[in-house]
Amino acid sequence: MNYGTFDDAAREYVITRPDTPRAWSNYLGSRRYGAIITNHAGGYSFTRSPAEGRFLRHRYNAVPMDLPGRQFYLRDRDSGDFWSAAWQPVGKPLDEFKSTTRFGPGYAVIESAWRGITSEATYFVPLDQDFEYWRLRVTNPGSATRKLSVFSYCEFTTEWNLIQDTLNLQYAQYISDAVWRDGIILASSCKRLPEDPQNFANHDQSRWWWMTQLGGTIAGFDCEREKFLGVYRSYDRPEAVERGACGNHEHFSDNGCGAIQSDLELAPGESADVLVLLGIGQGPKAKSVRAKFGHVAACERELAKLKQHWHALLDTMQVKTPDADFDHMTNVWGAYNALMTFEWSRSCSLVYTGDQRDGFGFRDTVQDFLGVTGMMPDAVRERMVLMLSGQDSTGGAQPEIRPWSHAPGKMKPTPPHHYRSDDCLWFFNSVPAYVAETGDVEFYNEVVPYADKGKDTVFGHLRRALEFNLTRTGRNGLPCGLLADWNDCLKLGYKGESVFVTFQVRYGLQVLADLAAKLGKPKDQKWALAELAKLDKKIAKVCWDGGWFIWAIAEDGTVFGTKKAKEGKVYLNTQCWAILSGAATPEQTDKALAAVKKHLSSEYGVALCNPPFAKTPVKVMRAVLFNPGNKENGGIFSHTQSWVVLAEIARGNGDEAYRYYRAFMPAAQNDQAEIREIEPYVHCQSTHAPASKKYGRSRVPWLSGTASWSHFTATQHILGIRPEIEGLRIDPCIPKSWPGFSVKRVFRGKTLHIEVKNPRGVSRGVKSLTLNGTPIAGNLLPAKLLKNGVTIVAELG
Ligand code: IFM
Repeated sequence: MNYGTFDDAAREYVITRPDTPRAWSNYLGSRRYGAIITNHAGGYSFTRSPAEGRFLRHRYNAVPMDLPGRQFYLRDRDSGDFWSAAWQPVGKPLDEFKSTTRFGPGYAVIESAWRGITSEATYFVPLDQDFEYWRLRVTNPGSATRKLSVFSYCEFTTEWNLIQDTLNLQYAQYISDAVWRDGIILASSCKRLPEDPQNFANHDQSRWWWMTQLGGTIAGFDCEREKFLGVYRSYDRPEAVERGACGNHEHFSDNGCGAIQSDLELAPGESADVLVLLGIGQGPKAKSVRAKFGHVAACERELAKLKQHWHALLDTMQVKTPDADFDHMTNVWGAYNALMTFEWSRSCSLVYTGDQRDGFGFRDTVQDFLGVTGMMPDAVRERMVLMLSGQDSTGGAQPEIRPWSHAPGKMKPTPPHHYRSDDCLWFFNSVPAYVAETGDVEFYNEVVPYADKGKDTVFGHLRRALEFNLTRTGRNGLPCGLLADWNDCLKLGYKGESVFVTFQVRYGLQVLADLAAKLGKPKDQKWALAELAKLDKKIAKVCWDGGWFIWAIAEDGTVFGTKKAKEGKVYLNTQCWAILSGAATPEQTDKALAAVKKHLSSEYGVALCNPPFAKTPVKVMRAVLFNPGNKENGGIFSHTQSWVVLAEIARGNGDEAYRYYRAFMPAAQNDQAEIREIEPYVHCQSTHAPASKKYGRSRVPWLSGTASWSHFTATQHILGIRPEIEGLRIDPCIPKSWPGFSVKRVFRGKTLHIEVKNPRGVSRGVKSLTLNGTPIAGNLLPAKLLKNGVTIVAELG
């Protein structure tokens, strides 16, 4: 069953049935002014930080899950009948109430029809502004005049700190107020305190926001929640709407809200607009924004600018393949998902609280670069420097970087027992990808401070990262897992050894050796190759269990991931990374992938391990606390799915790689959305595996490491359009049944048209390559030949 369709021409997903299995969401704005919106106009708004700058309230896991949000209620003044511009919260019967939601990059449009009145509510945050628009266009297509009232509604926080606002009511319910001045609701928290904009996290300062409405006759307002809703009611039946009139109540302590009433009279065929502007700042700011942006033409102009901005980013790469689902993801939603993940990290959604996850988690952020480097190389560079400056002089990383309080060179060193083992190793994936995209080889020589003290070149940071792991080894000489490797649930004891990190280190040593050769650093090259040889000996001795690679070795010598083990016998990550790091022999590669297929793969993706843990002590394997087949306890962890795809690609198996890719590709499940339940246009953190009682259900949409890796994998490894320092490699690995595909790619500012033909039905291997008709030897297009508008034709065979 589907609840909507992809409209790639408009770059939108259109929800055609509003009763989606869960509320489906989209993002508005940027870190400057950000917001979440659902297909029921649920969601919240914040500035800079969803945890520290929250001014529209959202109660996590409430019933229903996404309200109140930003509502428009419509009321017929003759009959007294009322409804909402989205299906919820009023929830009129769906045999009569019609509604669709169009989600596009940075905006939402909710269209509805009820008893002869149609409406279109558009929500977005204009580029580089501190406010949001809600525009409601109401139309009377009927033959009689209609008298309507429109009520806007949103719920304010009292404290901009989410936890204080939600939990500490003995304090937070006495600090806020809101007044009505010159047609504007002026809301504040702690207004007698000075503002302290330089110190954003300081709670002891005043915060200000505002809301205004234009269109129709402004007939009233309410700023106190209980006055608008009534005490024993909810969002489906607000007292003011039922009565047909706001009560003009200002807010003082307790709970604030923004509700403004516009009365309309629509002749047959007539339309009218109601415009809400909601933003941060005080009265003068509100007035100047209203003067400049408070009319429909400005709203339309700003929406057009916003679309242009996002479309330009997506235009970096547009593909046409035989799989429409792949194209929906690659051209629009996979790219946009990666961009949103880069923007928000793990800080805000309907699921993430943003409290402990307000900054940039180290390992996640460094991986998030991979999917967006082609679209926004400058932003990636800037954030990469930030993250490199979060590496301690030991070579390990600070667990989280909060840009507003991060002071490179002056941070307290991370306590030794807080280090994760994988954090800085992700730089070996993301830094070369950035340099390959841009050709900015000089980046390796840029000097960046360490978080605590000292500084080094980017190349020096990379070497220091490897030294960190090579000097923290366990009883077999393999790198320790420390507090955790990629897997947060791995508790091996601080000196336990992570085979996953061992392979990451191997990968890093190889990257560093190659880089050192390119940059003319023979000493570093020699060092890396010598360390690699030593590590390979240990890998050969310790890590292979006959049929697959082991998982890890605990401090006490217990080996995880063996054929003898009853729980967690086969672990996905070490099979994949043995292959990706080059550690696996061809025979091991085949066996490891066969084990993945046999023990872990399913219709909806590959489980992280199998069988799940049940009796292993939680101190050793925290995953045991999750239900079997969920998350790290043998769930289908979406982040890791691309690694299987890449491992299959490494052995040239395009059919199997693609089968794995489609299994977790959201768009491929659009027609069984009732199984996955969450948004079919974005990735999720995990899916219940066959061992779970809810096999196939996916949870935690939008923000996870999945978006970045899957977009990278699709574009650079399945389609194989892969930047390298010297130029662009054309190296697809596709299903044999694909007759070919075409790509428009912007590379270093030049637009390239690439046609890949597959007349012999192979998966891999470029047989011939031409550039504007001239043959090119091999499959690397030299950068200097890549002029704007060139046509490249590759034939596989
Ligand atoms: O790798 C982690 C990530 O940092 C946060 N979510 C869970 C993943 C696996 O444990």
